[in-house]
Amino acid sequence: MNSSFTARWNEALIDDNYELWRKDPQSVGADWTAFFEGFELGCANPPKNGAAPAAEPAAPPMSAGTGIANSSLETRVEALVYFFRTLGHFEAKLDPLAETGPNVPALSNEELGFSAEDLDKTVSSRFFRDGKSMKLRDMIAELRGIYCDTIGAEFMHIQNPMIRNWVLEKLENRSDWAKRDAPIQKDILRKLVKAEEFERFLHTKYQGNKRFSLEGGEGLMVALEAVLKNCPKHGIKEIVMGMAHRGRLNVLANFLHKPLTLIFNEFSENYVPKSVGGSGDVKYHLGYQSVRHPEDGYDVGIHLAANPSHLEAVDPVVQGKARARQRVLGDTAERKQVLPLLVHGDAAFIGQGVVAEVFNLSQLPGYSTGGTVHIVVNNQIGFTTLPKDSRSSHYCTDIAKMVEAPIFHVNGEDPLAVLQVAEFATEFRQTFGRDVVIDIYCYRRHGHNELDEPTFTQPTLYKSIGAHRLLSEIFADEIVALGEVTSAEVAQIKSDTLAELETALAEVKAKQKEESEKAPVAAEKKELAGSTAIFQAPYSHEPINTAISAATLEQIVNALTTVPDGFRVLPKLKRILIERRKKVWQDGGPYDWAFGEALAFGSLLLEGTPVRLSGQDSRRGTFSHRLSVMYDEQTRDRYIPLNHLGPDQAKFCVYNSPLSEYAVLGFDYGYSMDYPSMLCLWEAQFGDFVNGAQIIIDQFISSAESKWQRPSSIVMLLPHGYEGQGPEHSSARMERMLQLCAEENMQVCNITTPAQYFHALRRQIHNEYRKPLVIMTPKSLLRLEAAVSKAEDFTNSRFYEILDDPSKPDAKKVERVILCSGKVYYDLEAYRAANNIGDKVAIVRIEQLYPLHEEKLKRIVAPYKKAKSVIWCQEEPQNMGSWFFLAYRLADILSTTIKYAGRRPAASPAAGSTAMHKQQQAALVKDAFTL
Ligand SMILES: Cc1ncc(C[n+]2csc(CCOP(=O)(O)OP(=O)(O)O)c2C)c(N)n1
Ligand SMILES: [Mg+2]
Repeated sequence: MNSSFTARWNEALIDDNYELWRKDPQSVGADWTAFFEGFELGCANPPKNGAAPAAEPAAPPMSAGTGIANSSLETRVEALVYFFRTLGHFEAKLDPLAETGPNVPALSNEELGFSAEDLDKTVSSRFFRDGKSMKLRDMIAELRGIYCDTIGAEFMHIQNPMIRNWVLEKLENRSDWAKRDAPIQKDILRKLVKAEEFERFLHTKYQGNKRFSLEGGEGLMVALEAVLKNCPKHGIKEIVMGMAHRGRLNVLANFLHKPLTLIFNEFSENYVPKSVGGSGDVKYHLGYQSVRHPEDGYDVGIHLAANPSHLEAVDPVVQGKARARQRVLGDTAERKQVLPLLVHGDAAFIGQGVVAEVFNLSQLPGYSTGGTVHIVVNNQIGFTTLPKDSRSSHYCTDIAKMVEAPIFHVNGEDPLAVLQVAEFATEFRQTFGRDVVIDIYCYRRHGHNELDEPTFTQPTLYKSIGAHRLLSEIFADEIVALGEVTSAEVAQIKSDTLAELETALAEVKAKQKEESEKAPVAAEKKELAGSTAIFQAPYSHEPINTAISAATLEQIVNALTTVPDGFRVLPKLKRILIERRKKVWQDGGPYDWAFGEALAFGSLLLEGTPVRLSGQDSRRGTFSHRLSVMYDEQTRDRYIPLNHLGPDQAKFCVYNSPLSEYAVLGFDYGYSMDYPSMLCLWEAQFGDFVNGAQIIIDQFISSAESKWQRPSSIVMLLPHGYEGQGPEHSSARMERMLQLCAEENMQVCNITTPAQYFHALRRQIHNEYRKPLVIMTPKSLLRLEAAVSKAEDFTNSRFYEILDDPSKPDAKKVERVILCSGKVYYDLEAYRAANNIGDKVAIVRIEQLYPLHEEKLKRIVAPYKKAKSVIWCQEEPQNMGSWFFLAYRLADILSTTIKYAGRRPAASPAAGSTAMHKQQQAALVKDAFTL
C-alpha cells in the first residue's frame, strides 16, 4: 500500500479548492482555509519553474510560495509549530509494514525556509513550550518527536479552543506519562502473547474453521485493557461494547474472559447450540457479558452486544443500550458511569453510512451517550480491497471530523503508544463527554478469514506479511534489551499461556467424550453462564387485562387538559387540546386516535412504566395530531402534560429524532433491550421511509430472539394507508414485515380504533413476554369521525386480535364475508351503508396479522355458514399488503376458497395521480361486494 502523504490526496479536489481559495479565501470552508494557509506557509520555496513537482498521483500542488522564506525567522518559527500540529500526523510512522516513514515535503527544512545556519540559532515561539528558548534544530526534533513518531494526532480541526488546547497540551507534555515500568511492560507482553497464542492454538487445533483472526492487530487488546484499567480512575462502572467479526473470539476470550472451554466447545464439530433457543448463530457473532476487576474491589461490567454480519449495524444498537444502562444506573446527568465502546474495521468505518448517522446522534438531547470511544482495527484492507479503492478521504477515520472528534492514529506495533492513546481517549471522553477515535494501524496476517488465500489478490503485500515477525517477539526483544524483563520470563509467559489453552481443550474433549457415551441430556445451564441470552414465556393469545379504571381515565384527562397558571397556550390549541378533550371526556366520547394514545401513555406512566417515544417530529406528530408538547405562545417555554399526571408517575420522554431511520431505529431497539420495563416506541414519519432501517429490522428486530435469545418489546409506529398521497406516502410495506414473521418472533398489527391502539400498547408491557410490535398506524383515520372509541372501550374492554362486524348482521342472512385489515374497513363500511347492503355482508377485521389468532377467526366466521363468498379485501397492490401472507392461511383455516379484491399487482406501491387513486380505490371496494 502506498501510504505516502502525496499519494493519498485527491489532487483534483485540492487543485479546485486551491484555485477557489486563491481567488477568494471566503469561498471555501474553514478546514480548507486552514489547510491552504498552512500549505502556503510550508511552500516557502516555490518549486523550480513554478510548476508542481513531479509527484505521485493525488499529490498536493507544491506551488505558489507565500514568500515565507523571506519572512523573519520569528514568522517561520511560528509557521513551523503550526505546521507540525496540523500536518505532523501525515509524517507519523504509523504503518508497521512500511520500511520507512512517509516524507512530507511541507515539513522539510527546505519548505519551511530554514537554512543550515538557521538550525543552530536560538529561537522561541510564543505558542510552544511557553516561549522557551531553544536551538531551532532542537525545536524541530521535539516537534517531530511529538507529532511524527508512532502517534499521529489530528485535533486542529476542533473549533473549540479549550478542547483543542486540552488535546494539544496532553500531546506535547506526554513524555512524562510515556514512561512505563517493568510490571506494565510485562503486562503488555502477557496480553500480546495471550492474543497471539489463542489464535495460533485455534489455527492448529481447528484447521479449516473460520475465526476472523486478530493476528497482526493484537494492539487492539492493549487498547482495550488500557481503557479498562482506567475505569476506576474515571468512575466508569460499565462498558457497553460493539464489534464486528475481526478478533471477536480473541476479545471474548481475553478481554471478556469468556471461558476457553465454552469457546472450544463451540468449535467442536458436533456442537449444537444448547445455550440459545431458535436457530442460534455462528460463534463470532454471539454476545457476552462479564465483570472484570481492574483494581481490587472495583467491578466493571462489560457487555458485548450480539452482532450480525452487517458491518456497523450494531453501532446504533450499542448506543441505545448504553443510554438505557445509563438510565438504569441513574447516570443521566453526566453519563460518565457507562462507557460506549465501538470497535470498527477500517473499510467498514468509512464505507457504511450508518457510522455518520451514529456520530450525528452523539450530542443530541434524546440520543447522547456522553461520548463514545471508537477503536479502528485498521489493517489497511477490507476483504481484498485496498484503501485506494475504498475511500475518497485520506484516512478511514475522516468521517469522525464531522463531530470534531480528536483522532489518534497510532502504529499498532508500538504497544506503549497504543496504551497511551487509549488512556488519553478515555480521559478525553470522561472530560468532555464527546466522541474520540483511536485508529490502530496494523495488518492482517492471513486472508480475510482463514480459508481465504490473500496472495491471489495481494501477492507482494502478503509475502512481506509472511516474513513479518510476531509483535510479541518484537516487543519482547525491546524490553529485554531495556533490561525490564528477562528472556526466561518471556519464555515463561508463553509456556503458561499455552498450558492454559491445552488444559481447557483437554477438559472440553473429556467432557465431549463423556457426553457422547451418555444418553442425551437436557440443556446444561452452565453453558449459559455470562451469555446475554434471556429466556421468556412463549407467545399466547390469552387475553390480557389492559383496561383502566374510570378514575384513572379522569386523572389522565385532568392532566392533559390543565396547564400551569400563566402558561399561554395558543388559542387554537386550547380549543383542540383542552376544551375539546374536556368535552369528549364529559360526553364519554368520541375519543380519537391521539387521545387514545395519550391515555395509553398516561396510564402506563401512572403504573410506573416509563415511556420513550422517538421519531421524526414525533413531539407534534407528522400529522399534527399528537401535540404532546405545548409551547407558551410568547416565551416558547415547553410544557409536557404527560409529565404532570401525579407525584409517583414514571417519566415520559418524547424526542424529535434526527432525520435518520437506520441509526434511530437501531438506537431505540438497543434501548428497548436494556430497559425492558419501559415502553419504547419508534415512529416513522411515514411508514414508507422505514425501509431505510431495514437492516435493523432484518438483522435484529425480527431475528434477534432466534439468533441470540435477545428479546425486545420495541414498538414501531408506521403510518400506512392508501389516501392518494402517491408512491412514497402510502405504504409501510407490511408485506415485508409479514414475510419476516415466523416462530412468533414479532407482532404485526393494522389497527382501526383508538381503543384497540390503546390496549395494544398497554398489552406490550402487561404481557409476560417481550416481543417487538409493528403497528401500521393511520393517517386519515386520525380524524375520521367513524374511527373513534368510547370511554368504556378503555375502561371495560381489551385488545381484540380480530374484530367481528360491530353492526351485528343477522348471520342467517349473510351471503358474503369480507375479511380486511386497517383503513379499508371504513371504506367498505361506507359502501355497505351507501348501498343499503345491510345484513347481506359481514365485514371482519383482522387487527393483528401476526401471530394470527386462527381459532378466533374460525369462531368469528363460523356463524356465517350461509355465506357463499369469502373475500379478502385490501387496498395495497396484490403483490403487496397481506394477501400473499394470508391467502393460503385463510383458505386453510376457513376451509374455503378466498377471493381477492384489491389493487392489481404493481411495481410501485401507489399511483401518483389522485384521480387514479380514487378510481382504483372505488373499484376495489366495489369488487369486495360484487366479485
Ligand atoms: C454491510 C456489509 N457489507 C458487506 C459485508 C461483507 N464483508 C465482510 S468483512 C468485509 C470487509 C471488512 O473490512 P474491514 O471493515 O476493514 O474489516 P476487516 O475484516 O479488515 O477487519 C466485507 C466487505 C458485510 N459483512 N457487511
Ligand atoms: Mg480492514
